[in-house]
Amino acid sequence: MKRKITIRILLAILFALSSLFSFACQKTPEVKNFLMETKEDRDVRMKWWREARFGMFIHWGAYAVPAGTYNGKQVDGIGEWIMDKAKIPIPEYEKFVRQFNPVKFNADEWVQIAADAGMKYIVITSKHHDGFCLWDSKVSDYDIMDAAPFKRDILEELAEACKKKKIKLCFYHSIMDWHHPDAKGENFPTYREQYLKPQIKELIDNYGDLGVLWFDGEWIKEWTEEQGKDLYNYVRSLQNDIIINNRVGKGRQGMQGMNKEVGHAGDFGTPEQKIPDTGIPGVDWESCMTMNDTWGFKSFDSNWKSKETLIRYLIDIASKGGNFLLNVGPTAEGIIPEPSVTRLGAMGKWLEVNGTAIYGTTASPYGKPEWGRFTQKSGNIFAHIFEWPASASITIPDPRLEVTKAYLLADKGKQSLNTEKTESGLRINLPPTAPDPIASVVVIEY
Ligand code: FHN
Repeated sequence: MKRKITIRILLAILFALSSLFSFACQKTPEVKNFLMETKEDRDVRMKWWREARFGMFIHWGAYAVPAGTYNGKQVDGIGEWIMDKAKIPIPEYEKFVRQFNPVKFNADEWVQIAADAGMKYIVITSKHHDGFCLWDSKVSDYDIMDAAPFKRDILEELAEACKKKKIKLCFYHSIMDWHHPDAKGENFPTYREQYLKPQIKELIDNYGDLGVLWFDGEWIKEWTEEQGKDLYNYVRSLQNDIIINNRVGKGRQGMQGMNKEVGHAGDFGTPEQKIPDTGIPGVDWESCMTMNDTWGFKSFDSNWKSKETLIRYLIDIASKGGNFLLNVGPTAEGIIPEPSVTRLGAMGKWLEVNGTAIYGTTASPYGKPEWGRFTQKSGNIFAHIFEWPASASITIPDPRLEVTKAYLLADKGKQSLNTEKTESGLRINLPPTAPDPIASVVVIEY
């Protein structure tokens, strides 16, 4: 009898344990290694991004308040680094947060500026290195709701506006944090597990479907490739089809931005203020760049690149199979500076006519001709002519190319241009003057 009771008790314990185990299994999300993806799955995931080619970077935060000036002195360097460059103590910097009240911020207007420029996605700093958060974070008081007078969730308003315009919303998020007390040294794991990761979860849960998570600040000694891989897997477990830049891990080689070798975490390389000399077949990349010399707003930086330079950069990047992420640094009031808006408008006008030679294209099949660049897409080669040749002709260096028609993209009537086969390739005869002095596109159908 005693033995029977013992067996019953043992069985009951076993049952309880097994139910507990199966409950625990249900609660634990599947741990999957998303780095082991097939090429086909990856191509599906990367499709919209590869087609988009042009996005808006927005660096915005409390650094827009000093706008480059501290204690009456203009500080050297990029605006969003003012805390570090001017060695501003945390309590002093927090005063800028308390003044950050961008009453002129209008998410619809910003998204419209991006859409008018022909941009297909927006990457905004949810948190830059200074640690200040642009959304209502439940794990932080250092955010737009709790620390600043503005009391509007900037990311929520942008998410709404992006949805209306079908622009993909993406977040830049700094791994490095100059404000959080645990973000350096031996407490770093606490910061990572109880702050960084919960914040990423908030961003994905509350503002998704996100296009990209764009990490930065990965160079700190506390961060390792292993942690990068873990974060990559974590982010993808929250949103399977999200795209993540290579700064999630330790792969990138400085500002050149591409990875040292294969096997690092991240989906695309991130050249900064640079365009690679050539594309790299099978490697995705995106050049990010400022229009003047700062990412975050500086009141006295007026070293603007011309619209001609920016349009040609976009073409150059597309001709090498990359994306162009072009930055704006709004003011503390919430205004995108007028010189940026003008330049973006000019890019949008050019893309209205010539967008088909940029969006969804792949790298040049013939390298770089001396008069401009090539892009290509399904049975079409696009010749982007920067310098209109004195001979009023260009040669496509492919003697075997069977061309059905060549015409100027700016010509709505698609009037055929004369072509002739030569030993060095196909010569296309052009009108004597360029339809667009910045870049005229000839479509070559084959
Ligand atoms: O330190 C940042 C910098 O402030 C800016 O955000 C750029 C954008 O790519 N990235 C970092 C430097 O690599």
